[in-house]
Amino acid sequence: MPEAQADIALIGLAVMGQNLILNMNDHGFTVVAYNRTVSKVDDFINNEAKGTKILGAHSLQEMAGLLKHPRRVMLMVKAGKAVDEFIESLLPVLEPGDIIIDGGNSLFEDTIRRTKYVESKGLLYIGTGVSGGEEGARRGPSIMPGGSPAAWPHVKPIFQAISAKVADGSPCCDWVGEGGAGHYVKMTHNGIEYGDMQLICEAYHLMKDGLGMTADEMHQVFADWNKGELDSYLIEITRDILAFKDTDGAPLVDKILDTAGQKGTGKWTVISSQDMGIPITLIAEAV
Ligand code: NBP
Repeated sequence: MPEAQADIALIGLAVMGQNLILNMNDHGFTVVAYNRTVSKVDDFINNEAKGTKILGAHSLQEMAGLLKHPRRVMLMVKAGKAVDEFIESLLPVLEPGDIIIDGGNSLFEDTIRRTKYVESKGLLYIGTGVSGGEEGARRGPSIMPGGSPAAWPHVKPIFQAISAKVADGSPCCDWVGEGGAGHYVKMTHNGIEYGDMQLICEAYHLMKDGLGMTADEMHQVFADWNKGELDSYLIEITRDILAFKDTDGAPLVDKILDTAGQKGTGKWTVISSQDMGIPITLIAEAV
């Protein structure tokens, strides 16, 4: 059996998981990578993770054996059934005091239930929002952890090291609260983005269909807005999208189907607001 040497394990080698592992490695942590489809472990180790300290595990037992105690195991898998299934498979290979972390976009009520369940087995649980998409995961996400308070001191050094930093250098990551608090904040943050996107869509609609403006003219308006108090990621990417040309030189945006889907966090925000009797009409319109 190799010596327990790794700081944390990360399960789920899709884009978010891979980038978080590489980010942790850059900050000096030794990470064990594992994935349900085990062939993806070797693909990752032989390609993106080549030349790093990242270790690959081919079973959960092997993964557990490589971890320092208390073990820290982070899931970056599809929200829902996959998280419950992994918790069940992890419990037999972990010990009391070990920590399971769910970094996916789980419903906060699921996180409340899972925290109680994992604590009832003597282990600790964290449900955390991770924001910033692929690029954020690689270079510095905002991280919103909640769950078992006793787990936080063990996870804090890793999460605060890999997170984005504000201008004064403080990390975009701190303890949010017990139970599902971390995932609740992440859900609300996503809900606010739904509202933000609705505003951008309505502004676009007024400029395009009401004022008859071209994509280049709208690009200029968004470029100006992004220099003032509206300066933000969503205004910035809208500015860039409006300027993007297809190979024939025409604005690509005019050729893209005017339709969008949703993965649930906006809907959950609206349901929670209704449960509390607080209207959030903009987010409801966006959903
Ligand atoms: P996905 O949400 O596409 O999940 C892919 C991972 O889930 C793979 O490792 C896959 O394993 C595993 N998985 C699936 Br799918 N079904 C499973 C099951 N039944 N049992 C076990 N494993 C299963 O990846 P992602 O886009 O990297 O996102 C990961 C999490 O992070 C999600 O919860 C997502 O909502 C959240 N998130 C994503 C972003 C983003 O920008 N993409 C941002 C913030 C948060 P396999 O390889 O064996 O199929």
